Amino acid sequence: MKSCWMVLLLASATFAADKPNVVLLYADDLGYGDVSCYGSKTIATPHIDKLAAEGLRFTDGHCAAATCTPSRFAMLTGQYAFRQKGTGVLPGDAQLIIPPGRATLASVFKGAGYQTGVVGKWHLGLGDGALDWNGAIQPGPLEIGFDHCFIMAATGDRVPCVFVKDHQIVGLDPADPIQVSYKQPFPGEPTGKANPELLRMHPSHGHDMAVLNGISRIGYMKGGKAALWKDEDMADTFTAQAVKFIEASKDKPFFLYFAAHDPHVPRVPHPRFVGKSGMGPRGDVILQFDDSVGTLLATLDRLGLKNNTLVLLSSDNGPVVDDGYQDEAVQKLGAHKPAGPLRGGKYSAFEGGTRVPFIVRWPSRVKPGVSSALVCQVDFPASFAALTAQPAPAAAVDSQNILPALLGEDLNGRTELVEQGGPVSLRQGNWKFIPANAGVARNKGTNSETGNAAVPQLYDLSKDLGESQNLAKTQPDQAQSMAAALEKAHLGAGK
Ligand code: NG6
Ligand code: CA
Repeated sequence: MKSCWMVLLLASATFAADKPNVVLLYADDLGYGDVSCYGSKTIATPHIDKLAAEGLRFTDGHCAAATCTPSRFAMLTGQYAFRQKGTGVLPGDAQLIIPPGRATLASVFKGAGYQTGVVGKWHLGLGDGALDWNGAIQPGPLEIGFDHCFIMAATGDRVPCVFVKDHQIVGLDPADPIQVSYKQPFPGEPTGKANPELLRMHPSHGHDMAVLNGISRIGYMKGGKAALWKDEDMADTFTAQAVKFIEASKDKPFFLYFAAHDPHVPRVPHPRFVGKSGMGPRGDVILQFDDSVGTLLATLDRLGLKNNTLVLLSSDNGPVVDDGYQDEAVQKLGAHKPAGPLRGGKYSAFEGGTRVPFIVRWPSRVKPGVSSALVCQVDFPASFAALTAQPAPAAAVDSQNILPALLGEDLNGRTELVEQGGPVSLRQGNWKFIPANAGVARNKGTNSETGNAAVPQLYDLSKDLGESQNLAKTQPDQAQSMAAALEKAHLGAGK
């Protein structure tokens, strides 16, 4: 009898170890140099640093694109976004761009019996084109593999400024229905352009439409007053929802996609972080993200889940300083380098566009350390399918099983990676190639480098991480062979 119990106990222990919980802590616009464990001396992120010290810190980890929507599309579907039309940065009233029934990172976990949840920024569209925000908001996350969702539709700077839980707006008063438009203002409703006196944070470019909570946004909305979010409480709200999800799921394996809003614009820290970074709101909301990470890690500790939970921390694209609001980010930056040693940032084909903080912690399986393997978020569907002993989804055509690299057992990772900045570029080992193109070298509003140039660019990142010496002329064979490889990898790009 006793041995029978032993067998059962052993079997369930093996089962648990085979199926770790997976928590994806995902920041929005957090750069390679924005966390102290990546070398920054100008900001302190103790919780993220602790995670890195207990886990594996990747120095060449990438998101799949240098802006949010294509990056998240690729991470969830396992397909580069440039292969599908309509995957650029979406307005807040866009329809869902991942069709129901298509395999996603979430459905992979669901297929393995996990409880799956997403909390935070969505930005992949909702509905099928004729959405009534006052009715059932679907299809959305629940139709593509998540059991639970608590999200904002798009971004903090885009209407509607409300949260959606499962299929409903949270706290909506039916007597005050909500209307959303990206075409024209609603008569009688203030806008940032017409009513700057109502603003506590002014735009620097764009962002001059609906005014909510003293901040003008992109797009127009009306009504839904009781449901409007308060920007300063958003991080705490998301964190509390994530804690709730973990608590409710603790007895099953679970997958949590915690999609924080920080440090995206508008940067409105909770009062307890105001002034704490010395860098103005951008620095303060990085501290706020670190605090959310701390709370979620403490929750895993408290529930005894630490050892068998794989925590993955990363960001959806590189950093940007002025992203459309006069929030002192430029003036108070000082010596801080949001992209660290990398060139470029959000919107850029340089490494700063897609090379982001990327940390894996799984105490019972992954040895702490540092890995220089080339890894990308587009690989999550295939890699987590492998982790849960399932085949990779057929439509995840760009997703490679890099699980051994994520676990620190393979120190190389990918041999090749397409980076979707403005122009697409190619990595092969430490070589980086950006094809010639006609785009502007600097974005007008953000004043950031795009990586565009009229001539092809070739960099040897092993000697020149900051992409300052273009070798395309002195190494024409390398440039040409990478141009051909990129052309091949880029086949099937959506127009
Ligand atoms: C840009 C916005 C920027 C930000 C970005 C999306 C303007 C002038 N700029 O169009 O503020 O919202 O879109 O960021 O509107 S992302 O991280 O979601 O991709
Ligand atoms: Ca982003």
